[in-house]
Amino acid sequence: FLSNPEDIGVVAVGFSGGQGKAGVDAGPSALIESGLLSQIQNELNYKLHGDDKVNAYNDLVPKQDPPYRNMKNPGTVSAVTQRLSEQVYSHAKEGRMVLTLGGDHSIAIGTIAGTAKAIRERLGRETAVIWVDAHADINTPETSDSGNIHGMPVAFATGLAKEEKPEYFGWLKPENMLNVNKLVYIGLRDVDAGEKKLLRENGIKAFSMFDIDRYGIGRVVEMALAHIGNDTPIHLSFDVDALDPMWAPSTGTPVRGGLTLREGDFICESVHLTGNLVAVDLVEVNPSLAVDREAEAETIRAGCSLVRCALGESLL
Ligand code: HAR
Ligand code: MN
Ligand code: MN
Ligand code: MN
Repeated sequence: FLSNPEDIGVVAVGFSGGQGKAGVDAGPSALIESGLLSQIQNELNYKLHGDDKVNAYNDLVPKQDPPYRNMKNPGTVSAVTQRLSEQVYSHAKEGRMVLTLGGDHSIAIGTIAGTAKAIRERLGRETAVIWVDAHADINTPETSDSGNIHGMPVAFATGLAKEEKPEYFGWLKPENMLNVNKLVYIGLRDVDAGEKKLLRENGIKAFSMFDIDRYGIGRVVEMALAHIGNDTPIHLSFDVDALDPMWAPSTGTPVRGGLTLREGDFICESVHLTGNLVAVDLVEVNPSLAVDREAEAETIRAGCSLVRCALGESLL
C-alpha cells in the first residue's frame, strides 16, 4: 500500500463557486448525513482524521471578484483551492489516504495540488490521476465557453493553463503539477471542440463511453491502469455525472448515455485493488436539483457506494 491502509483524512468541501448552480455546496453534508463517514469508520474500519464539519471557506471569499481571463469567481476559486491543497497535503504527507467530498469539480485543482506535492516529498514519485467524468474539464480560460472553472481544473492541474498572478492560481508550483502522461480519463461523452484539440495535441489517454461499449468496463480499466503503470500512486477524481442520470440525476450537468452504477463501482473497486490509491474526490452531487426526494436519495446513495467501493467495501 502506498498509504497506510487504515488511516483516512477526510475533507468536506461545501463549495459551489466553480459553476453557476446553487446547491452543490450541500453535497458533502448530504453524503455525511446519509452515514458515509460512519460506514467508513465502523464497517470498513478506517481510522478517520480531520473532522466531519463541512468547510465553507467564507473567510476566503473576496469582497469583489470580477471575471479575469474569462473565468467566473476566479479569486474565490483560487483562494479556496489553495487552502484545500494545504489541507489535503497535510493528510497525505502523514501517509493517509485522503477523501475529499465536493462541492463542484473546480476543487480538484486543490486536491491534486495537495497530493502531487505530498507524494513527491514522501515517496519521490509522481501521482497519476484517473478522472472519471462525462466531461473532460480541461478547458483553458480561453477555450471555455462558459467561464465556469469546474470545466477547467485539469488544465490548471497539468499546467496547460498557466497564470503568474498568485491570487489567480499562480500559487500552483511545479511540485503541485500533474504530468499529462499520468492522466487518464474514463466515461467521457460531452467534450468541447477546444478540449478535444487539447487531448489530441497532448496525447492524453481517454476512454469514452464508446470505448466502454466496445471493450467492456473490465478491459477499459485494465488499459487505463496499464497506461499509468504498475505501482504508481493513484488519485481518483470521480465526478458523479460520469454515471448515467438514471443512477445520479441530482447533478448540475447531467449527460445521458453514461456509466451504470455497477460500472462506476467496478472502476472504484479496481482502483482499490491496486493498493496504490492515495486520494479520492467525489464531486458534483447537488441535492437540490433532483425532481423529487427519491431522485435526490438515489444520487446520494450512488455517491456513497462509489466511495465505499474505492475504500474496499465489496472485495472479499
Ligand atoms: N465543458 C463545459 C464547460 O467548460 C461543461 C463542463 C461541465 N462540467 C462539469 N464538470 N460538470 O465535469 O463549461
Ligand atoms: Mn467534472
Ligand atoms: Mn462532469
Ligand atoms: Mn482493502
